[in-house]
Amino acid sequence: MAETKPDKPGFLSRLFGRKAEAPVVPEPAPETPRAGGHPDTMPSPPANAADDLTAAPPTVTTASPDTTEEDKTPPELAGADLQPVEGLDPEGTNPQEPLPRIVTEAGLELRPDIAAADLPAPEPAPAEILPSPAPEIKPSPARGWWQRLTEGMRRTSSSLSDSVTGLFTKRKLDDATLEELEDALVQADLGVPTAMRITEAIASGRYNKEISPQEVKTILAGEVEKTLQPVAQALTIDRTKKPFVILMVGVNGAGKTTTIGKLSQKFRQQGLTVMLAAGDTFRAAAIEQLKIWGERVGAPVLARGQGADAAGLAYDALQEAKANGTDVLLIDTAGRLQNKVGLMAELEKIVRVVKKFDPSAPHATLLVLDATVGQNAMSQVELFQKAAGVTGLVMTKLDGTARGGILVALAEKFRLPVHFIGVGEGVEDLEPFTARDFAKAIAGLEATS
Ligand SMILES: Nc1nc2c(ncn2[C@@H]2O[C@H](COP(=O)(O)OP(=O)(O)OP(=O)(O)O)[C@@H](O)[C@H]2O)c(=O)[nH]1
Ligand SMILES: [Mg+2]
Repeated sequence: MAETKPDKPGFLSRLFGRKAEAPVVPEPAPETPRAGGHPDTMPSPPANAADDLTAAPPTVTTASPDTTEEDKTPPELAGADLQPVEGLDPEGTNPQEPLPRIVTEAGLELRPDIAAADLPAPEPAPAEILPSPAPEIKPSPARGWWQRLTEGMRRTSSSLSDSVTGLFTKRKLDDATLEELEDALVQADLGVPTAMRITEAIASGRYNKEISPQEVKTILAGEVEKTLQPVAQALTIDRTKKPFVILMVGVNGAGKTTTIGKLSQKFRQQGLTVMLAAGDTFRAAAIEQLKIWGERVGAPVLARGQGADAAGLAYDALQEAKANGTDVLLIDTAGRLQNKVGLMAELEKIVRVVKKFDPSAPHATLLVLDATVGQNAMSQVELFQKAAGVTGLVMTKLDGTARGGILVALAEKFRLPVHFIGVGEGVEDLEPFTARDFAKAIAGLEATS
């Protein structure tokens, strides 16, 4: 992807009193579209095929160079092998008739792969749905979150570290050095206002003196933490809402379905009952992917055949979850590019329909952002916020990019809560976002405290 460096006032000009507004950052186009994918889709990692979950060879996506063998996600859980549905109306203006729902003895699992004609008339779901017992999920061995975070963010931190070390080794703090530092920070996607603040903090009281790379990193981490602190907010499940409805939105391949799986696992571990709604009805494989996650974490999945109306499905899922006293309902949606008006209108419809059932829902609308897209994340936030009223962010794939600094720019500009970050494909590779850990990891500082 072409890197666009935003214009910014230089350090010298600021020293002479010119106060700058943060310039509008041009949005580079997303990377190459996925071959053969939905016409408006973003790229997904390469395809893999495997039928057996346990025997599946580990996937390697381009986004996880440092992922260990044990942590890799089986191909069935990755979006990689998902194919687009032929003949669907991409603008969502003419959705196909939903297929009849098929209730299994588990109470919820609806099988789009079984022809409706082969079965007796669909029965209503039983009043109580007991989620299947959560299967054992292998924790990532002997690697705590701090280790996974710092390892995952190594590309971002080492690119920043390299610039800092190169600039400040045996050099006095002069205008040229400060200019270069500010450039490096903007280049690292931190955003112009934060880059300016960091540079000013470093310059303050140290002009013409020597400063060690370690000192620079410490100041950098401190300033980044200040920017991130207000947005580092936990996702709180309001237990008075039954179900607490979480709508997941984002562009194709951002990590929505995987994040639903990871979140479900966390909620289940907290003793909450969880239900999943397979609202990505564009592709049969997307429905299957969610079902596998559901099985894995012990959450029933409400699904219909491909091409079904996503808004109608979301409504039914709400009804079902309410009837069964489910604590949390997570609604998956199809990936869509933020600038495709028709697809964004379909998302608005999902929100409208959900509100018809419960005006307070969705209680959280989480935008999943893939860190590797860099500056494009800015327009994703802007447009998804307009269409779906995003309440919080989840940033994934921080392990696959040197562009993790974008989270700082997003925090500065939109001030939306950041609830979770993902640093790998494994079920354990998602954790609540904390400003200090992230700031230290990005600055390449050693330990957390
Ligand atoms: N390295 C890495 N890979 C991730 C992370 N989160 C998700 N992925 C991978 O990204 C790919 C796409 O994830 P999905 O969850 O299918 O993405 P999606 O947003 O549901 O995609 P669509 O349904 O196509 O819109 C999969 O291969 C995931 O395993 C992460 O934090 N790190
Ligand atoms: Mg998906």
